[in-house]
Amino acid sequence: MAFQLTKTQKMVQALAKEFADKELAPIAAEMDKNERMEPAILEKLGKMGFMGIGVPKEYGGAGFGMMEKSLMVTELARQCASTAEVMSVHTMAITGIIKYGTPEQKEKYLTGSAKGWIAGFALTEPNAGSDAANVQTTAVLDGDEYVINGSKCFISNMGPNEGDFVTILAVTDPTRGYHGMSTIIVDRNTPGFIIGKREEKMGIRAADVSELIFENCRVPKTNLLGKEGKGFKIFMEALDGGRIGMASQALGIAEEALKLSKDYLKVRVQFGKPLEKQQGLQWYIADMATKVSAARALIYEAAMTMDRGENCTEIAAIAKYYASEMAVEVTNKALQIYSGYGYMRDYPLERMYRDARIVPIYEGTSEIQKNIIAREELKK
Ligand code: COS
Repeated sequence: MAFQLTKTQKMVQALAKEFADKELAPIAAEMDKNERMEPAILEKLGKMGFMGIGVPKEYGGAGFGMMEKSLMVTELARQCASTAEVMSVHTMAITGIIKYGTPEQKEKYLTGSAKGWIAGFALTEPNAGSDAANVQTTAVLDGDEYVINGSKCFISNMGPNEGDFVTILAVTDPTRGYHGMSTIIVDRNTPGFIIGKREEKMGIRAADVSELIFENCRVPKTNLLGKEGKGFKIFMEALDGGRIGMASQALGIAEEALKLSKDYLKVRVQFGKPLEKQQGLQWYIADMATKVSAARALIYEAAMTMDRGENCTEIAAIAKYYASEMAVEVTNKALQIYSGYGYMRDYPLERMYRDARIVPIYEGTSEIQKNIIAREELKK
């Protein structure tokens, strides 16, 4: 299938590329080392409307679909995976608000997003990782408020340095399994909502990933997103798009690793000739290019399927599974091409390899993606 980007999509892609080259490339290594996003970057992302890309125009956003989001995440990831992750997780977290939010919720959280607010997506708990339906955080209705108790772990976009609000999955009726779970929006400064340990990670170090604790945290009943008992479905639907976003992040990292590898092979001379003349290394490039192209095609197919309003669960899982494994392989090969230099922090490859390594893990491991793909295939 031939994919032809529209004029607008090419423009969006160019805008993100320009931002990534000018603003992210010079400081990505430093942000990684400091384990902190530059506040100015978060501000600029907001001002340029990156956080409102999927927000409908009536709430001040760009009203774009998954394809445009994917293109932007890919371009950001080429220079800084942490920044791409912030944007991708945010757009996933507000999916439910766009689809199920009340007019008041949309006015507050979507308009806020269009102005640069950052949202987290809190599903994972110590005993609910791959087994998402084992969430134990509770939200008990008390008059006009939900009282939330429990904890979440490994939550992106809600930590000491980032995050304005978070959508959480909590049990509202413990007798009904996942049909008794609901999605609730929690503002950052709500009493009883505590941001716990900020994780020290192997990769995507600049982005906050933290533990969240809820101790008799009271939020207005009006913060319920959609209907009670529909929270699991809202989260699963959001993850379909999130997985396309993560696949796009993997693609961006891999595209850049391929480019850097080609540049290096042209200038590095060993045994009296540039490395690009070695057939073994040419084959590395051929393998890398083939896999990057295949991942791109899967991602475009997934994004376009979603934008047509069709069920994209399987193709999103396929794209995420393939692209994330591909990015680990491609960055590993690129590191091998750079060899000793690649292992050193003076070059970006070791960071890119570390950044790629998370993608087959979060937003559903590769093993979970395979379960989903098989489940969908066997329905046919
Ligand atoms: N879109 C809409 N609804 C979905 C869905 C999707 N993509 N996937 C599942 N559902 C619905 C099902 O239709 C079912 O609802 P009904 O009973 O009303 O039909 C319900 O959700 C449960 O589905 P299923 O039986 O498949 O659930 P399981 O408990 O077996 O778990 C997986 C399904 C493994 C897919 C889920 O637990 C999962 O995605 N785990 C990984 C979680 C993850 O990505 N964690 C990372 C968090 S973000 S870093």
